[in-house]
This record gives sequence, C-alpha cells and structure tokens, in this order.
Amino acid sequence: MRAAIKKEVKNILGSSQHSSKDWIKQKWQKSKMNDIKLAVLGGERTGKSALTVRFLTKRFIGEYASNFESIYNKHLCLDGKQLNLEIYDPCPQSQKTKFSLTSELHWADGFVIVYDISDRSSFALAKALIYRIRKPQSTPCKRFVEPAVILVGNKQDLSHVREVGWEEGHGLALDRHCQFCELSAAEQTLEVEMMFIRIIKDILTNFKLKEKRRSSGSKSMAKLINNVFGKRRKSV
Ligand SMILES: Nc1nc2c(ncn2[C@@H]2O[C@H](COP(=O)(O)OP(=O)(O)OP(=O)(O)O)[C@@H](O)[C@H]2O)c(=O)[nH]1
Ligand SMILES: [Mg+2]
Repeated sequence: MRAAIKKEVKNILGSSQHSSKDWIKQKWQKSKMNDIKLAVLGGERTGKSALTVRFLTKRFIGEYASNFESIYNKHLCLDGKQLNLEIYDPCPQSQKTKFSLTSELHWADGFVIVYDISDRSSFALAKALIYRIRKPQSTPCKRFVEPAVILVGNKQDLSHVREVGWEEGHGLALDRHCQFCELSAAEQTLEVEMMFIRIIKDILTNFKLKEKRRSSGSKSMAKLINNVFGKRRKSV
C-alpha cells in the first residue's frame, strides 16, 4: 500500500509542481470528501432494513434478518462525483445496548431516522433519537457542523391504520432542523431512492461547509501569527 502511494507520489512529482506532502494531503481530503457514512436508526420493525435493501437492490422481500447488524457498501455517481457510501443497518440488540449513540455520532456523517406511521411508540423513539443527535454540544465550537438528518415516516401504505399524522412528523423535523418525508418501502422504489439522495446531498453540503470553515480558520491563524511576529520584527 505504502509502496503504491510512494510510486504515485513519484509519478505526480515528475509531472507537476506539487510537493509530495501537498499531494498526499489533497488525496486524503479528496477521499474523505467522497466517503459517506450513513446510519439508519429507529424503533424495532419500523422498516430500517426494508428501506436500506430497497435502496440497494430496488427490491422489497418482506422479511429481513434482524439478528445481526450490517454495514453495506455502495458506489454511486452523484452530480458527476464518484462516492463511496457506507450504510449502517443495526439490529434490535445493538440498538438496545448502544442507545447513547456515542459511536454512531462519531462514525456517521448523516442519519436516516425511521418510524412507522401506524405505530405511535416508534414515533416517540424517533423523537428521542433526534433530540439525542441534535443535543447542543457541551463545548461549543465554531467549526462544528450539525450532522445531516432525515426523519422518515415509513409504511405509508398503512395510512388506514395511521397513528401518527403527517403534520406531526413534519413539525418535529422543522423544529429539529431535519428533512422529512413519508413513504412506503413496500410499495415505492423511486421515493426511497430520492430520500437517500436528499440526505447524501445534505452530507456533501456539510462537507463543503466544514472544509470552508477549516480553511478560513487556518487563514485567520496564519494572519494572527503574521501580525504578532511581523509587529515584533518591526519593533526590533
Ligand atoms: N406494510 C408495510 N410493511 C413494511 C414496510 N416496510 C417494512 N415493512 C414490514 O415491516 C416488518 C419489519 O421490517 P424490517 O425492515 O425488518 O424492519 P427493521 O426496522 O429493520 O426491523 P429490526 O431490524 O428487527 O428492528 C417486515 O415484516 C416488513 O415486511 C412498508 O413500507 N409497509
Ligand atoms: Mg433490520
């Protein structure tokens, strides 16, 4: 691996003016910007796996294994950009033991929070999860960007036994700065795909914002150092 990178650095140095350090930094930033990590969370049997599988395969198979957690990989091209997507689909056991979400918050760039419109208790859980994700930081940091979140009311095909109104879901999403949609993993393919695309686009916007803040942060630090040392030099 290292040898391959070294070889590539050599090739680049031969044909451009970048230093190897710059190039490696650029390559690292580029790969970071193209890697997207998404966690699909929510109550038990809300359709997390059905949504994930629908997005990955365009199929609905009815029953999904729920005794192990999975991370799926998908390569996709969005607006001419190649992306490596990882989707985390937990199992009920892993959600119970890790409700603190600490590792998910560190790992994921964005969250799909799922509830079942025919099950009020699943909406309460979705609300708790969103409050946890949107919890204000204990040490506020200017460069902090809130993770992207979409709240999804699944099983729209069961609206005849609906327990959660569209307005309730929409209101919660508005209140917590999330995207929102209602859909049916069982009956819709395009809507599920659009939902994933919406959250991925939000994540990409966040990446750009972070990058902008990082570079403006280092510019102002350079300015500060320049001011301090520049002034000192003048006074000598
Ligand atoms: N009617 C209807 N049923 C659905 C829909 N999506 C999922 N289901 C059903 O709901 C049940 C649970 O779906 P899963 O995808 O396994 O839900 P999950 O959230 O991954 O479940 P756990 O991993 O066990 O927590 C299954 O019987 C699915 O067939 C939907 O849009 N409409
Ligand atoms: Mg599942």
